[in-house]
Amino acid sequence: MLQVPSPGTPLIFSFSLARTTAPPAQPLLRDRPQKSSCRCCSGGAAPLASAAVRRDADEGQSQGEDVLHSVSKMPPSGPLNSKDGLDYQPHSNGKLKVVIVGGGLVGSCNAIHFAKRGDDVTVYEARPDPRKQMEVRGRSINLALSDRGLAALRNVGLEDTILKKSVPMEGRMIHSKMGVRTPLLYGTKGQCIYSVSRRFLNEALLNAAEESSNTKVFFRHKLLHGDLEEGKLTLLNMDQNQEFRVETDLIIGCDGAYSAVRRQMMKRSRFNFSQTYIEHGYLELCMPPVYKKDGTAEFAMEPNYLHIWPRDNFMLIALPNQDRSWTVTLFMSFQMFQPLHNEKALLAFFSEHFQDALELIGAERLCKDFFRVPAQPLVSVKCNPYHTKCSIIMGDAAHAMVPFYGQGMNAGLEDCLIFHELMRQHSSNLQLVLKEFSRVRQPDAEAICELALYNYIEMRYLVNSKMFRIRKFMDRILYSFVPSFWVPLYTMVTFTRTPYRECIENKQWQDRVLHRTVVTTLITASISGILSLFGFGWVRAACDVLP
Ligand code: FAD
Ligand code: EGU
Repeated sequence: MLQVPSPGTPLIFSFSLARTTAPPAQPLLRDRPQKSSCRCCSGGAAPLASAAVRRDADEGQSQGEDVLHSVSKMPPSGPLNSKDGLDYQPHSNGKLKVVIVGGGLVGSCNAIHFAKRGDDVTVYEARPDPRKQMEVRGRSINLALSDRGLAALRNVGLEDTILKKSVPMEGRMIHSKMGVRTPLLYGTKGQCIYSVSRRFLNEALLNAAEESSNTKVFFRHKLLHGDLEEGKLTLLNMDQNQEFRVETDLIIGCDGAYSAVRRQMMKRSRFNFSQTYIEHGYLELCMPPVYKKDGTAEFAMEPNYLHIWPRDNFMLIALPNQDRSWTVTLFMSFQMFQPLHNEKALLAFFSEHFQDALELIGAERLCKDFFRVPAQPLVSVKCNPYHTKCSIIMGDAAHAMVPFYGQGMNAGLEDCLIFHELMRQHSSNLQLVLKEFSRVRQPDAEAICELALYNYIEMRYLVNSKMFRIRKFMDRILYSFVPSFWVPLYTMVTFTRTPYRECIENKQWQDRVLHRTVVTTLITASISGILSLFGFGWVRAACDVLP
C-alpha cells in the first residue's frame, strides 16, 4: 500500500491569500461556438474486418447450441469474399496485429499511436459510433485536460485541434454559501487547464484513427471473452447478434472501469485486483448561457475558471462549454440524494446551499435535469499487473479513479505515451515492453488513484480544520517566494509529467520540512520566553522576527 501524504492537497480551500472579488470576465475562448456539424457523412464505406479475423470452417451453418459453433462466424461486417484459410499469420516484418478493445478516449488515442508505428490496428467498441448519434448519454460531458493528456495529444498531432475547441481555465472560482466568489489562480506563470467536451475529443481521436489505412474501427462490437495467453478473442456483433473470433499478436484493453479484458485477466492466478465504491455519487446539470439583447450567448459566470461550491459533505463543480453553457456536477452521498425525490425538496436544498447557482441554472431547468437520470456511482479500481503474455490494459480498465484530481483521462492518455516511449526505448521488443509497462506504470497509476481517493476524504474531513488551513497558507507563501523549490502537489500533478510517485515523495518531503520548521519555531519561541524571564530581552526581540 502506498503511503498517502498528510495533510492534503487541494489549494481550493485556502482562501486566505485570494482576492475576494472576481476580476472582470475576460473570455479567453479560443474559438467562437459553432453549430455542431454533422460528422457522420465522412466515413463512406463500412470498414472491413482486419486480416486478423479468423474464420473457422463451418461458416454456413446455422447457429447451434454448441458455443464453438456459434462463435465460429466471420464478423458479418467483414469482407464477404475473403478466401478460406485466412487464418491468422504473424507478420514477419515486425508489424504487429493489434486489437484494441474499447474506442473511448484511451482506446482511440492508442489506435493512432499504433497506426503511426505501421501496425495493423482493429478497434472494437461496444457502443454505437458517437459521430452518428444525436446525443450521447453517459459519463461526464466535459473534462479538465492538463499537461499529461496534452502531451499524448501532441504526440499524435492533435493538440492544436483540441485546444482550439477548449475553454482555458486559469484557476478555481470558489463560491461561498453567501454567494461570495473568490478566484484562486493555478499558477503565477499563466498556467491553465482546459475544459474539453468528451464527445468532441473522442470524435477527433476516432477521425484521426480512421484516417490511417491500417486502422479499422467497429462499433457495436463487444468483447465477450478471450484467451490472453494465446491472443484469441470472442466478440459479439450487436447489430447482427452474432459471435465471432479473432486472433491477434497484441490485445490492448481500453474498455473502461468495468473492463471485460481485465475480467479475463482475473481468471489467472496471482492477479491482484480491488475496487472501491465511494459513498458519493454524481449528477450532471446544465447552466444555460445568458442571451444578450442582440441574441449572442454569454457565459453566466466568469468563463475562464473551474467553478467550485465546496460544502461540508458535498460540492458542486462547473466546467465551461464551447457553446457558453456550463456543465455543473453535483457530488453528494447517495444517502443525501435520497430525500431529494421531489421538486420541492430539491429546490429547498439548492436555495439553502447553492442559491447563486440555482438562480443561474433556473428552477425549471434544474428540476428537469435533476430527475432525468439518477445519481451515478464513482468507483476506484486498482490491479496488478497490467499485462499478460500478449495483452495489456490501459486507462480506466487498469486504474479507474474518483475524479477529485481531474486526472483520470490525463493518466489514461499518458499511459499511451509511456507505452510507446517504452516501445522506442526497447526497440519494439514486445515481451519486454509489456513487462516494463506494468513495472514502471502500475505503481504510478496506483499512486494517483490513492491521491484522488485521499483528496476525496480530505475534502470532507479536513476542510474545516485549522491545521489544514495553516498548512495551505504556508504552501502558497512558499510557492510564491521560491516557486522552483517549493512546488505544490497539485502543480506537479497537473502541470508537469513528473511520475505520480515522485509527486507524492516531494510532498512527503515538504511535510517533513514544514513539520520541522514548526517544531523549531515552537522550541525557539519557548526558549526565548524562558530567557526573557531572566532579562534576556534582546534574545526575545531576535526571535520575534523569525518566521
Ligand atoms: P472509457 O472512457 O470508459 O472508455 C471505455 C470504452 O470501452 C467505452 O466506450 C465502452 O463503451 C467501451 N467498452 C466497454 N466494455 C467493452 C467491451 N466489452 N467491448 C467493447 N468495448 C467496450 N478525467 C480527467 O482527466 N479530467 C476530468 O476532469 C475528469 N472528470 C471526470 C468526471 C466524472 C464525473 C467522471 C466519472 C470521470 C472523470 N474523469 C476525468 C475520468 C475520465 O472520464 C476517465 O478516466 C476516462 O474516460 C477514461 O477513458 P477510457 O478510454 O480508459 O475509458
Ligand atoms: C472533479 C470533477 C478543484 C472535474 C480538486 C481542484 C474535478 C474535475 C482539485 C470534475 C477541486 C478538486 C484539480 C485540477 C480538477 C483544483 C486539482 C476536479 C476537474 C486538487 C467534471 N482538480 N478537477 N485539485 O485544484 O488538482 O482546481 O467533473 F474541486 S482540475 Cl475536487 Cl487542477
